Amino acid sequence: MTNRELAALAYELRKKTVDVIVGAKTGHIGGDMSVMDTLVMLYFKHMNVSPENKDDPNRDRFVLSKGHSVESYYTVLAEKGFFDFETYKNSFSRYGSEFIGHPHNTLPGVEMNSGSLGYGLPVCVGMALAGKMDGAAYRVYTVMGDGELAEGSVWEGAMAAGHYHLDNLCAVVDRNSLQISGETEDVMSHEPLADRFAAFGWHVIECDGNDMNSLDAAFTEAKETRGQPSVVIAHTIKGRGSSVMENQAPWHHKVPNAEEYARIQADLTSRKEAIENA
Ligand SMILES: Cc1ncc(C[n+]2csc(CCOP(=O)(O)OP(=O)(O)O)c2C)c(N)n1
Ligand SMILES: [Mg+2]
Repeated sequence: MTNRELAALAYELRKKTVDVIVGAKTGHIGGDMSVMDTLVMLYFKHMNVSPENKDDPNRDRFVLSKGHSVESYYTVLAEKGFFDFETYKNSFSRYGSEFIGHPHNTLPGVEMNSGSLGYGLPVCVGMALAGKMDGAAYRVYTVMGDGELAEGSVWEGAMAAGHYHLDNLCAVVDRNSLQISGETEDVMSHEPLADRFAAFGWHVIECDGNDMNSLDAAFTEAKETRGQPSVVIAHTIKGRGSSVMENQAPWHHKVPNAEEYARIQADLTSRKEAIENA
């Protein structure tokens, strides 16, 4: 698929994700929308993982450390063929469902339970170190939120990854500048974020996380980097795709009402069509 086709796919999958959230009457919609392009670029272009090789020791590993964005993650896994989208949509977050409200590793394609922030990177450091010790060729990817970076365990993981020169590890920060209660820089400041990762021995790549060409170049650069782990600081817009939600903290966890739903779906459709007709 071309990057333009991937960009259009990301809008289609945003629309499906909104349907999941409205059906379940719950979901972290803002972070779902900001991270969708990253997930599509990784699953459909950069990572060597699929339903066919999901148990192969050489598959690439992915952990959604910001596990609250499970709705977009599961929509992407369904599109990739790991499970049926309708089954997921109709049972997500319902009592007794396997599709509980955060990533659950009994489902095909899910490497790690997540949702308690701050644990994806440390676990991925272990996976990457194991890969080095085994001489395996797989790569390890994790996506964190920027609010998540307030967790101390993130920086213990960052320290170890630098120490062990884990160039098979790529961490993404979904840098939407908002967390649950407002601006990250007000709640717990991260800047100068690039310098902080660099000081821990990381190769730092900044990109436009809502632009497929920019993401593609960033993940290519990470793959080519030797001797250091890479972090992709993906600058994104929380709620990306509709003016109803964009850059508004209350849309961290909110279910659109009927009127908002109609406007959001119309906005997402027109963004998708603009990409297809460009
Ligand atoms: C350890 C822990 N503390 C608190 C929470 C509650 N929580 C869920 S989402 C969230 C904000 C996360 O913000 P960010 O990482 O920026 O995510 P995004 O903006 O991408 O949605 C918080 C505090 C949690 N899931 N885990
Ligand atoms: Mg955030």
